[in-house]
Amino acid sequence: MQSLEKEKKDFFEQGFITFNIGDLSLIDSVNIDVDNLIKTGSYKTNSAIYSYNQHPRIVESYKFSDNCKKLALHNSVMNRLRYFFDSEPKAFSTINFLHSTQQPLHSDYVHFGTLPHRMLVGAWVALEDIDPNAGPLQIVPKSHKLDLFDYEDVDADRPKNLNTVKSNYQLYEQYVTDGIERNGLNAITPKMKKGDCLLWEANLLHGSPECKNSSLTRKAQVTHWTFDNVQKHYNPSFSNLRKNIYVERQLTFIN
Ligand SMILES: O=C(O)CCC(=O)C(=O)O
Ligand SMILES: [Fe+2]
Repeated sequence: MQSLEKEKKDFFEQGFITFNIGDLSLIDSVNIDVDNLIKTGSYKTNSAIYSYNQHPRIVESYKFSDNCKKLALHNSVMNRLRYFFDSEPKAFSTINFLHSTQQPLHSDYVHFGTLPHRMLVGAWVALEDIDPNAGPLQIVPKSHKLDLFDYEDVDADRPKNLNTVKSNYQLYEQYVTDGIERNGLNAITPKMKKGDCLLWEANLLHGSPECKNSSLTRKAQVTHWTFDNVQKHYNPSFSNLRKNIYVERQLTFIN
């Protein structure tokens, strides 16, 4: 068992850590609840502009399933985050995946910003042993050390509608691809077994761009976290870091 201090050092140096939550019966219950939720047909999905295949991403499963909520708020995650950030962690979104997202590499800091900066973490938990052909999660170690992105960096105008949010986002995706190459960084694919959790730092690049067989399942639940000492959550799509313009984003916390 690594000490929390060693994990904290790794987290901020590499931009991620992995550990096993050690609660496999909870994960079995989550899988059953998610299957049942799908059967009802009345689940909420992620915005279509961030979809890269036909497989739904189920958002807010914690509203329907105590097991999903328990997993989202799992002590093994909360205790680490509290220690790493010295502030009370607050969960605000869950997404359940049955299959790979096939989403290109990105940082979640392009979706959610915080003041003070970088008070954001993703906790991605494998709900089965992840098949390497099923579009596994990839991360780019140390990419969190790249500058925080601003849409001004790609000369994007403030979006007027969902179409321009999407076209701006495509500029961002190209910027990320170029940035990985320019900085000599490499994506890796951590082997994730059932119950393994990967915590990524606010600005760490991650995604699932390589999928050999998208019909294979790739069950996972991700929870996004912010912290009690955050004064403002902002929406990077409408903000401008270089000009200190931060457009507030209201979050709904899980409790
Ligand atoms: O599971 C994946 O492929 C990526 C999910 C993701 O990027 C996220 O939830 O922020
Ligand atoms: Fe993400």
